[in-house]
Amino acid sequence: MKRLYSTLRNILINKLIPITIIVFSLLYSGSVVGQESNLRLNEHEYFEKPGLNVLVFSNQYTGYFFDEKTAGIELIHHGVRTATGGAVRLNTTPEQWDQIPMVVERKVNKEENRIEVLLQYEKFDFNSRVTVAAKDAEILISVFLDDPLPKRLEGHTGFNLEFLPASYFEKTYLMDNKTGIFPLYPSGPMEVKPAETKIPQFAGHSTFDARGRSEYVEPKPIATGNILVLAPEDPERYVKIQSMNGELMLFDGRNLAQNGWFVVRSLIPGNKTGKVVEWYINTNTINNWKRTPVIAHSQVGYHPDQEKIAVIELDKNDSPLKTASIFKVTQEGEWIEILTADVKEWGKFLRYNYITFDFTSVKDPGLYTIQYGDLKTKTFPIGTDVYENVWHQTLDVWFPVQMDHMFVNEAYRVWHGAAHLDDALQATINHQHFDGYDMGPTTESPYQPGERIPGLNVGGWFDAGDYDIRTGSHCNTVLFLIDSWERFGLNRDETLIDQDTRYVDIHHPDGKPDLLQQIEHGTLQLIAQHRAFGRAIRGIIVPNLHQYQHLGDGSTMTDNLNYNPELKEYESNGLESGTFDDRWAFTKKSVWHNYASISALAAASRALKGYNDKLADECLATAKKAWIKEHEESGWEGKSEDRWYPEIVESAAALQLLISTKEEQYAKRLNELIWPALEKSLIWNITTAARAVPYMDDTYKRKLKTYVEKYKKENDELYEKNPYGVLIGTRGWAGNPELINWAIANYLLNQSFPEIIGPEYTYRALNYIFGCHPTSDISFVSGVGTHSKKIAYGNNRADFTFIAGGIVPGVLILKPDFPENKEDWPFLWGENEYVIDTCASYIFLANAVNDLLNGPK
Ligand SMILES: [Ca+2]
Ligand SMILES: [Ca+2]
Ligand SMILES: [Ca+2]
Repeated sequence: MKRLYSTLRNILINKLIPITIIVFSLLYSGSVVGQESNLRLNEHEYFEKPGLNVLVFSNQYTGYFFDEKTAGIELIHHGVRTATGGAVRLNTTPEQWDQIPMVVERKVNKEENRIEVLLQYEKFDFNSRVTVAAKDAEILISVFLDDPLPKRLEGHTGFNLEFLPASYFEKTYLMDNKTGIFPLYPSGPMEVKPAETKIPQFAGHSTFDARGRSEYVEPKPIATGNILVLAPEDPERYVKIQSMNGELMLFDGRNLAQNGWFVVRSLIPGNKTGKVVEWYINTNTINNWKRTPVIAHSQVGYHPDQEKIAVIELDKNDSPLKTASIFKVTQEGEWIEILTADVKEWGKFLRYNYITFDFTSVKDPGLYTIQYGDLKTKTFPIGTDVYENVWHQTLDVWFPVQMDHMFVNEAYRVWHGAAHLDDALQATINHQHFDGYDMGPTTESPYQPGERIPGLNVGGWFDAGDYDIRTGSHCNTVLFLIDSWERFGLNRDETLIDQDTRYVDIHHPDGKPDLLQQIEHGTLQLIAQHRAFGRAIRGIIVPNLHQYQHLGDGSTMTDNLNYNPELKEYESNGLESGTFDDRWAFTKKSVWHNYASISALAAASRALKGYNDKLADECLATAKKAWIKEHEESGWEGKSEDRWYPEIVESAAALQLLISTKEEQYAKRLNELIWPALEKSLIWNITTAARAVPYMDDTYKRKLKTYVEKYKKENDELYEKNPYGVLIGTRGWAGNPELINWAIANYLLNQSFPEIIGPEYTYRALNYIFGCHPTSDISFVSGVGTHSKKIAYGNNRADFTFIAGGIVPGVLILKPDFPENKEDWPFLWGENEYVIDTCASYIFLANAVNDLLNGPK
């Protein structure tokens, strides 16, 4: 049998198809399949040839956010990561919380051009081996079982490879020569199955809303056969997959979850050992393909007085040109060459080579483009006012849209109704929640599990692309907004915010500064927590995963009716309902959250003075009381188990209380905390240390100088690490949040130590956000700059759109060397999710740069 297959395969692959292609090429000279060089395993342990990389578990499932669509066997095809999730999977189209395999062993065999991984599903005591071998230009994937499939997994288990829908939109496929067009929008077919047959999801999670129906749905294949060709018409996307034993099925995962991919799958038969799946994959590559260079620059433009350096990213097989040029466009629409200058070689960073082009000397206000070879950037301005408006959309649109417990209108459009009016119930005990919250053996609060907590349905923002109130990021947000208010006096008023009627109207001034109104909105939630618990809690979030995955109007996430267990599920008496959908307050004690909240409340007491005096007074009294109580309970030396870097938050709280009260006790405590903290981590504590300078004595400033000098040295070393000369994070969440914090620290240090820390670090960071970064030259702030993020992970991501003023995490560095920020696919949260504290910190940074370049307003 095996021999027959392999003979058949030889005929198909080596004979018939090339002949067909040659004949076709001679007749029409139009075949997309080019001459192919060989795939080789490189020193980074992935298969490589120009136009194609095959990664085999270079990235693994982390288990924290489960399936992030960044693990398994993956294809980087002509520079785009088009396929992921190649592995033995237990679902036709795996969702985020479905079971993921762990890599127990990964063997890389360079001589044989082969990688083998041993995959394990511990819960089912099920192991499989997957080998990926490159032979000439083909990839051979084989799956082996030493023991037959566990009975429970029969009919559920297969080898999957997932293709990015956005890469195949408006393209076609052939399954055994039968034609198909990749669906732009999912439309079935689906199958209903009894709930008890579903493979349990990770850690007991459940994404399917039973709605009392005890069933779940599963996509059925949109095509089946033995040979699947994806995009036969497109030389950049052509992939042919041939299964040697068992059918190929093509699924549309978006039927189940909007972030699903197109899944190619072969079922693994029951009762079988040895080789159970064998696929040959032919992936077309264009002869001598080289990635188009990227001219990374600021989409917002430049201030005349600032350093202006474009960073040009080149394929490693590309040879750099000698020069680049600047053109200016006139009122008549003519382009005039202003400058041509030599480019400078920087070297290699990750997988690309870099050159830089310095056009600092161009200072005349106007509209410009950079040209490198045939490539031209979008038009951008040079002028003293380029940064003046860049934060407006974040305050005018993004923050209003994130406001919880409010109805948010914009002209003819309603963004969402007043959400979560049924907040909140005391969370249950001994519970690990899917968004990282947890509860221990007691509630640690005056409330019983499930008891209604009064007064929590007020204020606050949807944390990110999801809708929870996360106290930690909340406090940071309030603090950044207050810092912007106090330093830059931003009186902008373009929004109507009425707390009494829970009504927000965007583009409708109401005589009150929007920034203050946002500070008040955040503070109302923080103070509500203290009123109910005498301290901060960790957050408020829906109990059910089938609610959590909600996309759309936040006011439909719960029914806004208080839960009454006396009523039947999905029944209501008009005031209450029997549907258990009210959010839970997570109340496990946290010194960290409590100090963060003390900081925010102490700061808010200043900002709200004269605007909402009653609230301002309550904030300060509450912060002082909570400070005393926290020290009584945790002790001044700190005994709580969650005191991860406690100095960061306690010193920040001491500083805010010091600024608000001028009391010596807080200065003393800050002095005790800050120096050991700076020794432990300069980067985490330098911001608080810098903020404190104006409120501490000269000894403090002299002592801090040593750390500032050390910090400056670390800053300057960044130019050796990457061509952008900024801090680039390498975590599973891309680095814009850290970058902005780094830039703000540099701004604050520049204010007190201008002779050590110049303004250039802060400028560079903002330019990075605006487009001077790896992979593309897009601005990471939606709606800001000529070309910016139009598809992002906001809560409207199902519509492939954006929320103006949101800042995305940015460039994710996938192991070992692939920087990525998808511009056509919103669903990778690590690259594209807006988060409240990052957006608040961006408002500060934009104004800091304005302040450095133009002075105080
Ligand atoms: Ca969240
Ligand atoms: Ca206003
Ligand atoms: Ca409810």
